[in-house]
Amino acid sequence: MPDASLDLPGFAHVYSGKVRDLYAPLDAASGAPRPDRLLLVASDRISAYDFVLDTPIPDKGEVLTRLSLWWFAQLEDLVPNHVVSADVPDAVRGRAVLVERLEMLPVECVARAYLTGGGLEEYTAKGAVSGIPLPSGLVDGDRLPEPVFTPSTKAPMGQHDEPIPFGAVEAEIGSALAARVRDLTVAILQRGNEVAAERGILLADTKVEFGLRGDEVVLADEVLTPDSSRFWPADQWEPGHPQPSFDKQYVRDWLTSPASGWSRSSGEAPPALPDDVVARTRSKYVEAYERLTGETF
Ligand code: Q0Z
Repeated sequence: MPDASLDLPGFAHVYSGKVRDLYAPLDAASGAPRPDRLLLVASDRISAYDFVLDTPIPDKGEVLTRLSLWWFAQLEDLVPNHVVSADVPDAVRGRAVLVERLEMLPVECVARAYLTGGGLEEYTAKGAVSGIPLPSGLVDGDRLPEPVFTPSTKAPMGQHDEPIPFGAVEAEIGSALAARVRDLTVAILQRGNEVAAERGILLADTKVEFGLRGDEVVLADEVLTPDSSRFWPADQWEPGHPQPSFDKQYVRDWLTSPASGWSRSSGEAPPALPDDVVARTRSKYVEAYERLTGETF
């Protein structure tokens, strides 16, 4: 659901994801949507256990937008990006970015530095992830010998992305482009972890999206945010079980506690979050931003 309350004169709503909304700026003269720009708006909505919760986390959209902009700048020597301007309407100031509209590549580019989630499932079934054989005996949360590229399909909203072998990416976009996005995705995660490790955060994995500007590959969407990557507190890293999430752990712990009265297996929507869970979760997003960037939110 988009921000139904959001009135953005000069913009037309294009699409809404679970927690973000996409608008097209309208051409001042013709009133038509501009074909060359998009406005990416990050809401304060939060998802957990595949539900978008009824309770927003204040400032989450701004924290993630500012973090993504900071990372784009950190990564500029590796890859160009789609950012045009953070000068956006007051109604979304701080949590929206005007970007260049690109020809998006039809692949979710995922890299993993640690084994968990879907990568762990694939490893347990096959001893390999995305066709890359891994040492035996790895457990949930283990660091991989080297980061691996594990692409997936872009599933329609509400459905889960399916892992695909590298060969399927090559078939879809060509071998040269496939190798380029593989190498970039891994380099982005590596660079991210070099920075984050100094600040007590591990980046287990990340999902990035690329588009084309002519024949140049451009980093699009958001990058190295807690919504696109798994952030783990380094001081609590202990392979052998699921790791606590840097940002969402208070939400998950409360939802699965008796206090919430909610059961994950019920299929029911989760209840509203208590104020203290909201406040502590907001603090974790701000803490991640401040630790990574060294700047005050
Ligand atoms: C990103 C998304 C949503 C935010 C399309 N530079 C670009 N050019 C063309 N398309 C996109 C981008 Cl970033 C694009 N998405 C994902 C959905 C809010 C981002 F609702 N979809």
